[in-house]
Formats: sequence, C-alpha cells, structure tokens
Amino acid sequence: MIKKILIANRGEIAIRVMNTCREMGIKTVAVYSEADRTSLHTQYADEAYCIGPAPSNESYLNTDKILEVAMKTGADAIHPGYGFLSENANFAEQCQKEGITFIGPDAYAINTMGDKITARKTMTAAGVPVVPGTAEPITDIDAAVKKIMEIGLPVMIKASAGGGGKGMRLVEKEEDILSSVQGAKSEALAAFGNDSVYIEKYISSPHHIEFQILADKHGNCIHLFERECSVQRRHQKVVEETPSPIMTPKVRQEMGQHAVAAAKAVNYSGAGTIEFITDDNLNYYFLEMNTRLQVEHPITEQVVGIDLVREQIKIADGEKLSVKQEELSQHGHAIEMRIYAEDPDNNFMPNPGTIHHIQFPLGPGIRHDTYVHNGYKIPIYYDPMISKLVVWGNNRMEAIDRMKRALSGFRISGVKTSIPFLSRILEIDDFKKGRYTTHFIPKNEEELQKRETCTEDGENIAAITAFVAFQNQLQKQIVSSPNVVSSKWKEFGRKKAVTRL
Ligand code: MV4
Repeated sequence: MIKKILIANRGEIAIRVMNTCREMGIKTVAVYSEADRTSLHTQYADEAYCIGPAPSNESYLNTDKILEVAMKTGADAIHPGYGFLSENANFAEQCQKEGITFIGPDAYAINTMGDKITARKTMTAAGVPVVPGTAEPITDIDAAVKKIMEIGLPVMIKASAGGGGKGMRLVEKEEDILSSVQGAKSEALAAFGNDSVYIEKYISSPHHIEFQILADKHGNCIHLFERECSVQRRHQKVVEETPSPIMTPKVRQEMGQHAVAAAKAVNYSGAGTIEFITDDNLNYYFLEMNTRLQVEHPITEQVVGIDLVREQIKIADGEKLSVKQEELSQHGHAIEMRIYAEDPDNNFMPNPGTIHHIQFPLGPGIRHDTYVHNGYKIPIYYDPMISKLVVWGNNRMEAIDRMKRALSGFRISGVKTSIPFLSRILEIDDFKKGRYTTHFIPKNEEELQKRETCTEDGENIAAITAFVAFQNQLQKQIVSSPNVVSSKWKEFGRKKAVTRL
C-alpha cells in the first residue's frame, strides 16, 4: 500500500498532486530548491526538505538527493509531475532499485517512446499509422535525397531524440536537402548529444490531437478521448480543449483504438498521451507519445469525470483499472488556457517578479490550478507559467463564454501576464467556429497583437485617481459644512448606482 508520496516537482502541479494524495489519505513529502523556500508547495505538504540551490540541475534534477529524501522520510513512491524527471528512464530505474515506486511507466516504455525512430518502428509493427517517411536514420546523403524524392517534397527532417520541435527542419526544395540535414543533425547533437535524424512527409496544415490513455500493470488499457492542442506558439501550447471541434464519432473511436494499441505495444502502465498529427480530412498519424501526466490533463478530468492522478497512484500500487472503456463518455466541453508571467506586447518576454495583488475568477464551471498568492515572488529560474485556467460548459459556446468571463474576472498586479493575448484569441472568428490548425497564431498575428488602448495598469490607475479625487472633494465638503451628518457615503453609493444604470 502506498501511504506516503514524495512529489519531485514544484508549482501548480506539485499542489495538484498533493490535493489528490490528501483525498486518498496519503501523506505527502515536498522537496524544494533554495529559490522555492516560501513557495506554496512546501507549506502544502506534510513535510518539506530543501534539496539544493535554485538551478534545476542542482535541485529538481538532483536524483541522488531526491532519493535520499525519499528514503529518509520513508516515502513509498515518487510522483514526478511533468517536466524535470518525469521522462527520465534512468531515474525510473534508480527508484525501482531502491525499492521506491516511480509513479509512471517503466524505463523500457520511456526509452522506446523517447527515441522517435524506435517509436516509429514499434508503432508500424503494432499497426498504428505513422507519417510516411523513413524507418531508419539518415546515414548517407545520396540515399536521403533519393528517399526524399520518392516521398515527394516538402518533407520534415526530425531528430530521433527530439520532440517539441527541436532539431526539426522543413525542406521545400531539392537543393536545400543537404544543408537542412546537416543543420538538423548539428542542432540535435548540441541539444541531445545524438545526431540521428529521419524523414517524414510534410503535413501542410496539421491539427495536433492527442489521446489520453490509462494502462494498469495487468494488461488493461483504456483511452479517455482526445484533446485538441492546435493553438500553439513556438511549440508551446496556449489553448487546449476537449472534445476537438473537428472530431467525428467514427474517427474518435478509431484513433482511440490506435492510441490503446500504441500504449500496449510498449507494455505501458500509468497515464500517458499519444500525440497524433491530422490533416483537414482527419487522416491521422502517430507523432510521439508523452510518457507522463500532461499539463493539460485537467480538461480530460472535467469532461470524463476521472481524477487522473488518483488513477496513476492506484495503477502504481498494482491495482487493476476500475473502469471499462464502455463506461466512459465525454460530458460537456472543457477549455484550458495557460496563464504566464510574460509580456505579450514585448515578444512574450518572461516577466517574473512579485505579485502585489491577485484575485482569481470564481463561480460555476471554473477550475483554477495554481500556486501563486498575494505577495508571491515568481522566481526567474523556472517556467514562468503561473496558473491554468480551466472552464467547463455544457457545450463549446458556453465554455467559450465562461472563459471570457473568467479572464475578465482575473485581477493581477505586479507582473505582466498573457491574459490580454488570451482574451483576443477568443474573439477570433476561426477560433469561435472551431476552424483552426497549428497555423492559427501566426495566421492571426496582427489581430492577436492588437494593443489595448486601456491596459489593466491604466484601468487601476484610473480607478485610484478617481477615488483619491472623490476623497479630496468629500474632505473639502465636510470641512466647509460641519453640520452634514454621514450622508456622503450613501450619496456616493447612490451616485455610483445611478451611473452604472
Ligand atoms: C510535423 C509537422 C508537419 N509534418 N511533422 C512540431 C513539434 C513536433 N512535436 C512535431 N511538429 C510538427 N511535425 C510533419 N511530418 C508540423 C509540426 C508542427 C506542429 C505540430 C503540432 C503542433 C504545432 C506545430 C507547429 C508547427 C509545426
């Protein structure tokens, strides 16, 4: 029985995992870097231990130190969250050697899916469609040119160790093949220490649609339907929604079955995501598998009604899946927007700093996964995401209206955020109609970059100025007519009410 879990992460996801642990009666151990001494996750856990200096490789990536804390505190299991050690096969193996349960798949599944060429081969063998391309890495340039001309230009050159867009090149002309292959190889070598690259046919206006899967250690595997993640900026997801606006019941069922086949092919256990790239006609191809809990997992939880962290823990503890595929359905519509401490008017530069005041949107259909609070200083060392705003509605239109209301109910001062940019996305026709591809943000660049005439800071200053002016006026009146008895507040209240009508 898992009775105590160490959460090897920080921020909103550490808190998210701890919430489920608390509901399950499981004790929690937080680890933190020197920069996170006052972060909420350290106070939220039953115990918390400092594991080193601010830089990730000296703290949140310090496997020896984390395992030492796990053993000292008697933790039965480690939840890695996302990022950091979540897809580190060596760490999963190290945990196992120490007799601590890694809440995630085994090293074999992580390694097989982590190497894209191996993943493509494994998927092909399992009957999962992959993008037409090469099965083997490019070794000789003449063979590569021949193969590319067979597939037909344009093509993508991709790093086998890559993912998320690194070490990737689009080739449109025959004369660019050599330089693109060389460019991709050197970028891959620098980023991953591995210069293996392969070729895929280029899908010109793709959608990113991913399937959530859950697999237990007894050979059972189910999918929890799709998430549409095509609204991205420089390979960073900006909006995620489920169901996908372009999905049909038939394709959903087929893709879901292929997602389950993909997971089974690597003997997967735990929660995972199969990413597909689809064209406008819903032809779909396996792209990669993420062998972790994902940032955008809450939209699936809201629509399918399953706590994915609870399932992860139960699976890690050796339990069988408690639900069958036929018992699952999608109810309503959920949208997530990631809120970053960054300046959308200045090329999305990270804007860490102290949050002087923050007020979250409240009310029906809103879930807000965060770790920030009034007076919190966002450290410069980590990803500047401060929260995930998730809304649920009976249908897509209701969810969009709810997201608009939620974004407009957000108050934050001290740091710049992506909120104004996110609000503009909801006003764009292609988004409203659910007709968008991965080109959505570049295509609507101009409209999305429109600056507000009245910024949030401007709005605050206007309110403060008006208030101070009113106080001054009130003071003068009280001084000039000392007989007035306490009617000015009432009067102000009435005036305000009248003005608003
Ligand atoms: C592609 C593609 C078109 N054709 N592969 C980008 C990140 C990596 N996970 C895969 N990516 C792409 N692979 C082929 N054969 C276009 C992209 C792509 C993309 C994919 C998903 C979401 C956003 C994207 C933005 C630009 C390019």
